[in-house]
Amino acid sequence: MSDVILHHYDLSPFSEKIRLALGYKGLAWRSVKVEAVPPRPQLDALTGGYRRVPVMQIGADIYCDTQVIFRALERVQPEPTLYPTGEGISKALSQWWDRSTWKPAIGVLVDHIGEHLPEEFIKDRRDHYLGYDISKEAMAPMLPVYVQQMTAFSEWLESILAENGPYLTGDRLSVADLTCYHSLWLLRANCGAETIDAQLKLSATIIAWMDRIAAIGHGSVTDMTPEEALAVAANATPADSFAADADPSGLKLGTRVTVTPDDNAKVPVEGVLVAADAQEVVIARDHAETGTIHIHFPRAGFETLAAEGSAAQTAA
Ligand SMILES: N[C@@H](CCC(=O)N[C@@H](CS)C(=O)NCC(=O)O)C(=O)O
Repeated sequence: MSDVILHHYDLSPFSEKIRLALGYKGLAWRSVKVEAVPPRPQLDALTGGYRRVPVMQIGADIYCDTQVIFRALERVQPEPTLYPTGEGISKALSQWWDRSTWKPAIGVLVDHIGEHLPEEFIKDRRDHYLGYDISKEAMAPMLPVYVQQMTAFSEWLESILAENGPYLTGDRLSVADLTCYHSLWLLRANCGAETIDAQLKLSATIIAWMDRIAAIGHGSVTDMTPEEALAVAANATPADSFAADADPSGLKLGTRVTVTPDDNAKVPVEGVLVAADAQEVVIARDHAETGTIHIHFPRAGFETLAAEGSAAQTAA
């Protein structure tokens, strides 16, 4: 199997989920650092324009979004599993946490460090990612609400841990832990752990749970350049074993489709449908620098539609 390559940057909390998952599975992996603000031309060539981070690459298979990255890692190395109590509960908790805490977490973050964020970063996030202004001044009026939301949701974590602990879904770590950890990690790493613990009233139980997760570490990692990663894709053919032909809406393999996130950075990626089930969709794209690549996306949180001008081929 080709190496697992992660395209990411240090302060990306969604990337931190995956770095920890790689550490947990004990996988040796290659790290390609990307800029926090585009352009990222080599990454675009691999993803067809999907603009969020992290992206995982294995040869000529590209995985966009942490949801589908976790699923692929399970195929690559099933043990230790990231879904000890099944995919459903972990994914449901993750979807709740990612969507409910992202804006409040950013609001708290910029209250502490907003004055250090470059103008181009703030502008990029407003115009091409979130659609709202994350400058300290713009977010300040709602700061009390952001703290209220983070505190409310953190108490839910506390209650789940009290019932199920030491991890959110029981006695073994799962995707839910890596996800619910990530925005609290972002805040503690950037604003000071003690400051955040006091501001969000994080309990000793939550702090001990976070310490357990941090102790996993990132495993064995070697750097790689974006150019080397492109060359890996160019010299490989798509090899992931996922080969379902079970699109729940009846789209047939061979249909030209677009896949677009439904929450932010809504850039459609166009390609030919080559595999699909209720959890994952894969499209093929050709690019001068990479040859044919397969790009994998999740279904929840994404919209897969027949591309404009392409006859919507669906099963009867
Ligand atoms: N649902 C996505 C969210 C990824 C996401 O929003 N990542 C942030 C960085 S932590 C991002 O892409 N920010 C804009 C950028 O870096 O271009 C996932 O689970 O991977």
